[in-house]
Amino acid sequence: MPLPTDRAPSLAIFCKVVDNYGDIGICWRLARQLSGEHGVAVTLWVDDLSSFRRICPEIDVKAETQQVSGITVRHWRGQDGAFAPADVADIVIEFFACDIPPGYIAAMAQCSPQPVWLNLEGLTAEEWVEGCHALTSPRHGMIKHFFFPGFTDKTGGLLREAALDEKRLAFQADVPAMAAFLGQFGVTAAQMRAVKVSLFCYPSAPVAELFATWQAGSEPITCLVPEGVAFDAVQAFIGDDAAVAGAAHTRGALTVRVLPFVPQDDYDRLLWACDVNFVRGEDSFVRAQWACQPFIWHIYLQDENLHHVKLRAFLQRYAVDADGAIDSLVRAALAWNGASADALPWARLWPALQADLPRIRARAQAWRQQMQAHGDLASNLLAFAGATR
Ligand code: TRH
Repeated sequence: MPLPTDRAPSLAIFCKVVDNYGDIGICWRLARQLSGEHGVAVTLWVDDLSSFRRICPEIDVKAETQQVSGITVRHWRGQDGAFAPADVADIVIEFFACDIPPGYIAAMAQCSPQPVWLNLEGLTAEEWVEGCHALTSPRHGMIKHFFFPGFTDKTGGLLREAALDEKRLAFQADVPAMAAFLGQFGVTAAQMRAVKVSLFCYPSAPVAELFATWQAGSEPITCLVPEGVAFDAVQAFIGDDAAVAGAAHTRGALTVRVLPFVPQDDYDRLLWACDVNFVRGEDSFVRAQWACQPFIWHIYLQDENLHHVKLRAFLQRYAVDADGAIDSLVRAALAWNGASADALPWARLWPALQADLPRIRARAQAWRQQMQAHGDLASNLLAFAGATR
């Protein structure tokens, strides 16, 4: 049965914040796009409003229910009170296999027609995903569908707003706007002329070694790092002042400047304004791809180094062009993630990467086009839901 046409379809996303900002980052991005571009009435259930507030300052951490950017945000406190079929959305998404309240599931089972029940999974470039995307599993007399984002047309694709490219190109072409954007963080004109690098990584990244390389180099580098990220290395570099937003220090060729955590749309602008981006997890990793600039990915750590398998799977798809593998990028990415047994020092990795930046930038453009051809995750998800109901 198709989705309703006489009213906006409704959709509920259940999000448990496991750690950091990626869980809520992805759900919030998806919620905004479904509402803003597709007219879907979205309710976002989140268990951690404080994390949410860091990427969306409008969030009131005390509110049980609030409207933000047209989305109903509900504080998910494990409510299992009475849910009636009327409370159930047409499409129900559980993010990363979080267990939605049993009372909600019971109400889903009583609906006629029953809602489309989707488990939105994590992103990986591994090949097995194609075989698992859209698989079904019977649950409580209903069918649960597994929806995988991915890098091929046999997956759900990647989150990407319709106007994203247009916005990025307009921003990058508008030099005063870019200068004003960076200027609000205290970046000086001279620091803007340097090679600009954004740095978002987990604590295990070899940041101190990279800073030492940049400091000793001949080319000025401005490194912009959100507050709290790579804290030890940043604090050591900054010296006596606290490494809080606004702090900055220059030594040798390197300036490190601490930025506040910015709302998601501004984080995009930061990626667009920088020449090289270090990103992590899932969502900033995807945004770096849409930014079309060279980037190094710090992948989320998993047991038994499973993340190294995922990293290699991605590099096999991404770090290759008509001339073959882009060795400088592969080596740097593996070293950044501790995935290389014979990693070169950063004093050699960085110059090689820097020399290849034009080639990597060209690859980034081609990759964007390749990925865009698969549609975008929000549209693919709605089409899938419409076809399965
Ligand atoms: O924060 P992350 O490490 O998140 C995650 C989680 O750890 C999650 O449990 C895990 O499943 C996933 O990684 C793989 O990295 P990520 O995914 O890049 O999410 C960060 C979000 O924060 C993203 O939406 C961008 C946003 N952000 C801002 O809005 N402003 C900022 O200043 C910064 C630095 C990030």
